[in-house]
Amino acid sequence: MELTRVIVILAQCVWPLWTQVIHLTDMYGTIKSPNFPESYPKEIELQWNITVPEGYQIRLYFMHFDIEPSYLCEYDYLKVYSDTEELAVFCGKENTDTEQVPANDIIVSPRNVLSVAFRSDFSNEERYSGFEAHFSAVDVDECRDRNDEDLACDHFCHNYISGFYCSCRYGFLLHSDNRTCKVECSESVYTERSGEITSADFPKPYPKSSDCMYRIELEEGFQITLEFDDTFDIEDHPEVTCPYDFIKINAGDKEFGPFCGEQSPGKIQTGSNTVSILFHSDNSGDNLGWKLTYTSTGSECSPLAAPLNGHLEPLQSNYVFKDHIMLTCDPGYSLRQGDKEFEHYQIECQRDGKWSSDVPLCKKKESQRRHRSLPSILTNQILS
Ligand SMILES: [Ca+2]
Ligand SMILES: [Ca+2]
Ligand SMILES: [Ca+2]
Repeated sequence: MELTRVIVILAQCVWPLWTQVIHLTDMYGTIKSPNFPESYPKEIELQWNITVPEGYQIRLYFMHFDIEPSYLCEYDYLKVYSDTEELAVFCGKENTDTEQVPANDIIVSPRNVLSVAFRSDFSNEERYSGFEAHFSAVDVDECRDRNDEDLACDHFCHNYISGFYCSCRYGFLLHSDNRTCKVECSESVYTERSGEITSADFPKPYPKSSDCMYRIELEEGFQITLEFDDTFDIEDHPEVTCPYDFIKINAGDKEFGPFCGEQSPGKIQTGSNTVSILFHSDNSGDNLGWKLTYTSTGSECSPLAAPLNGHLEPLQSNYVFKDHIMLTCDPGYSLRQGDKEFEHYQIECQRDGKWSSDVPLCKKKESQRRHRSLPSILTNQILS
């Protein structure tokens, strides 16, 4: 490098050239070096800042390019930026090992802003005709270009000029983030004594951005047992406990969970007749979800023995809440409780594990008793 140039470059570090800035907001246009197609003057610092609306990118294409060549474009140059990111540095008339020209390349800005800076130093060793470039705003195809999972549409993406929108498969709703698809989980209530509950879409990945509540509500006296399938997959984190998605279970005054990861919680004896299962999912990830089967058992009543001269049905080794027993007596006998007589008598195992009444006795029927006792009365009378 010539000495004068070194001095000038050093001087410019201390007293930089005054840069003229031109702001452009048109959707298309042309930028060219001063005096184009005549040779450009010395000591020029010019910058075009192009801004187009959000949802567009800027394409820049050179029709002509001829700027004084220098090693790594130290003398004169044209630089292209988007925000602070340098996209290209050009000088010369053709590509060499150390200099580049735009040739037929099309530069596309990553966002909706693009700056072109042109600088000529204090001398031109020859006559250089400069440059002429066209710019135009082009739509960003967000559906094609957004690879980042956090920004891409969950189900369907629709591109349009200056924007895009997302939509969801049938049965799903677009979340307020306008990107993820949630399910409408109005509280589901289960009142059968046993059943099956799964995450939505199981065993396909469960919906994002959803909070689903499942309630099992049985009569008092029943105790619910949950059993999760081995297929269990809820997004987790190696160090933090279930920060993204989780299942939490409330049963009476007990809490189980949060559960996440791939290890099934297995069997849970809740000891309660009401269970709430909350399943929360965040806005990312693809995990298979979960499935559980629930069963219930009632409070147990003490075993019963049939009365003398009678029997009970059904005969079981144990009885639980809601079980009924029918008592009957052998022929010639009837059930007696207090001064009442019954042909059949039913008792029930109650929610507190007690029978609804004592087992009555089988006593000889009144008429037969009178008939048979007659002779004895006579005997008694005779004896007396
Ligand atoms: Ca020059
Ligand atoms: Ca678009
Ligand atoms: Ca997730």
